[in-house]
Amino acid sequence: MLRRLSVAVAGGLLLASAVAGCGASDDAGSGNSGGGGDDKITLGFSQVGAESGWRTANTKSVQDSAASAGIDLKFSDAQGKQENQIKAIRNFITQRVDVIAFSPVVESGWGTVLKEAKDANIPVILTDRAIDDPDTTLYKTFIGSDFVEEGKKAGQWLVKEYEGKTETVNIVELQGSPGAAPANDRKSGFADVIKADPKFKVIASQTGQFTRTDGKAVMETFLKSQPDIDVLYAHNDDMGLGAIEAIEAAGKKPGTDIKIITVDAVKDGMTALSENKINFIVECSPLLGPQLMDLVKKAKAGETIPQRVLTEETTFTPEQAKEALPSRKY
Ligand code: GYE
Repeated sequence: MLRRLSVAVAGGLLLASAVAGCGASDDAGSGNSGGGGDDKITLGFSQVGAESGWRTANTKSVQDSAASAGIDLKFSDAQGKQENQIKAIRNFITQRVDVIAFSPVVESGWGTVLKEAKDANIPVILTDRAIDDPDTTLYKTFIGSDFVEEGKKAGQWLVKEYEGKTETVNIVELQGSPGAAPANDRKSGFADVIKADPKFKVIASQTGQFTRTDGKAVMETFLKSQPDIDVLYAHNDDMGLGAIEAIEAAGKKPGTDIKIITVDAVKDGMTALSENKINFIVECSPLLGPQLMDLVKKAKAGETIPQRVLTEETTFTPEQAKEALPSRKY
């Protein structure tokens, strides 16, 4: 997996990933003192939840990598709620963990709690999603994808697909969870690209919460209210997969009657792509664990680390999905 992830920094540095040792616990814990005594690094990690295949793969990557790096992981699941993440971060501060990492449920509202971590001298690493606070001293680094770029890639595929055609293209959009960086950015990147041609019209756009259940339910309402849908753009595979069920139930053929673009490229998404039920997937890698552990070690050692660590990603057509599927790790 490391092969697939390169590290880009403002200045173009490359970070080598080092993993060593073994053994880690994975409870949120309480009352265990974190940083003291032995050499073992304690990492408090607050995860968004378990909303999607991407998230499950990301959690596994973090847990497995902590174990092989010999890092004591205190894992906390926020169940999609910012208030739970703030509580977890405060717990980590009280426990005096060595490093805090978290994947922010939403972009805004982190100033106060991150200031508390800073005052307690605990380095913070943002993983997967960014925050919109202009004070970049509140965290050491942000490791994750460029979601605007992902949205643009989705838009570029569409532009190419309808090249030379003049008829209106009616698009419905399933957005990720409200306020989350990947929902905001995938929407704006896509909109930026398609606005160049007025034939592209987003006729309905609503959140499907990044889940299959909501993706299906919202697609059902789209199908009822919009008789003429050409394209579905879903901000992740899971919502696209839910929507496929709704489209089939409405007697239409996903991928043919309605073209579908999604983001993530998890196994189930790639399978649907290989069956031509999805037409194009923009990859977003959840395998952030090894690089995260490397950054945790560096942060604990007080080493300078790049402010931005970017994951490298590709895109998939049905043919490419067929080729990639047998060796797909998530
Ligand atoms: O695309 C989606 C998940 O933050 C990149 O969150 C992540 C997104 C991912 O629920 O499936």
